[in-house]
Amino acid sequence: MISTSTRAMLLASALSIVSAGSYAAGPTAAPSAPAPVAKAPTAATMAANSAMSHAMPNAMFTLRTGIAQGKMVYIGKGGSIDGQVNPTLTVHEGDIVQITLINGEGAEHDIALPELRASSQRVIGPGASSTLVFHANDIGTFAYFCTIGGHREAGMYGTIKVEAAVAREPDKGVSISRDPADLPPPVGERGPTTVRYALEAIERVGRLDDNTTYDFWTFNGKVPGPMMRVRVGDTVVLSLKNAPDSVMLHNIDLHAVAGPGGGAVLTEVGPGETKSFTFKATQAGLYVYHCATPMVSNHISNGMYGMILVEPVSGLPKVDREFYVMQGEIYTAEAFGRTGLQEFSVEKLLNERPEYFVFNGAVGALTKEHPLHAKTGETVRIYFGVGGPNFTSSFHAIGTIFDRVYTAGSLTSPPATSVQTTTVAPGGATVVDISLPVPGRFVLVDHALSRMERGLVGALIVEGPPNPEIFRDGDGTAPAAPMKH
Ligand SMILES: [Cu+2]
Repeated sequence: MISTSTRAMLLASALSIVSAGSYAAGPTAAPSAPAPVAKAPTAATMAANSAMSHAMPNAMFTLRTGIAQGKMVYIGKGGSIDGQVNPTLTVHEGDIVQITLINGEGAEHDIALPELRASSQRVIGPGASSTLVFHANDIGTFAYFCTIGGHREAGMYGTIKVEAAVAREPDKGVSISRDPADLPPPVGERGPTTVRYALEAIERVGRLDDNTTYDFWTFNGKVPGPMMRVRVGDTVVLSLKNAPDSVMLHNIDLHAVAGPGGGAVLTEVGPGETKSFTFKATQAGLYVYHCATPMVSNHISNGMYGMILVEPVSGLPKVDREFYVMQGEIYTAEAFGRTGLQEFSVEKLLNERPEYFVFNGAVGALTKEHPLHAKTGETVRIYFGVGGPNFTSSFHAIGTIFDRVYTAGSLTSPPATSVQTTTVAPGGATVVDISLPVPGRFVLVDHALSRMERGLVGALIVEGPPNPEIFRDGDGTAPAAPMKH
């Protein structure tokens, strides 16, 4: 099932492309790029993997090789073992256990659990990874260690505890969904100035759906990344840090930038690195930003996108509430709706066959977690963008009419008025203003409505008194009398 890690393949192809040239120069990652670290799987792991090819692991761990206190060790990555040296892995009888080993420092390693009849392939070179899967059939405490000569003695060992089976809640994962009300206020009246933003690329397992998690790559831990807001003529100093526990390289390309790669080349950062660049916001508009490290579509689909609003000199017409919503696609190996940690599928990405479509990163982000709230009589504005990477949105709010649409995110053209649905390209944006004369639940969709069944739905909940002049039940021949029982 997972004899060769997709992630190692992507990392290997990303590294080779980065060293060969910049994103702006245009090479794309070959889908069939071989994983230089892969060795032939052993008969034992192949048999185990094929036997379990239709079962999902329910206990998953990632270990990174490294050095701690002068010793070679395994370091836990993510979950309850995050940062622990040679962590004790606790699982339950009958669990399907998956251990992903990532080469953190470049020496050759593996991981073996001979008492449980499981071992990984060797990982050779920094960033290479291998995954092993086995059934925990026996209760007890067992050893794991590196079989390379001398490495166990040098510190690369730990234990796995298989405890009696208990009924457990599945891991729901941390929320990666940005609250659509989380955006900066209008810039207001002021002259041009220098504005500083600090972004951080963070890779984290987060909630994709109820009982479903995914290894998201984010700006600042949420999807979309933070909305930035400046005025035309401002100078923006942007720094991008890559979290020390990241596995991938990351960068940022802002569509508001007039300069090569939109800043991507100047901000390519490895784990633990920080880089900055400076640009002038020369043109007003609502612009998408995204990570542009190869494979770019992979970094975007995993969550690395956001928007920057460059306000015109006089700002935008005042509204009562503003919201920040972005649409994206997620390409998982398993079908939509499966529970547990979902693995990324490069094949589905290249074939443009997403399993999930999401607003603000996750299924339910704008319905259960952070629905939009407003009151009758108010005017709301939605800054809406498509991270994608591939699908155009036909953005629509069921039961409303957009009063104004700043088509294509252009703030220097007059807005269209009285619009039902607006097309938003991948890497594009729009601003819509909606007045709300009537209370109720208004549903945000992409009017390519099959995508609702794959997670793409939001809710705008409007509270206030009814407005029968605009909207009421009945044929209008008699006033509605209160029902008496
Ligand atoms: Cu990235």
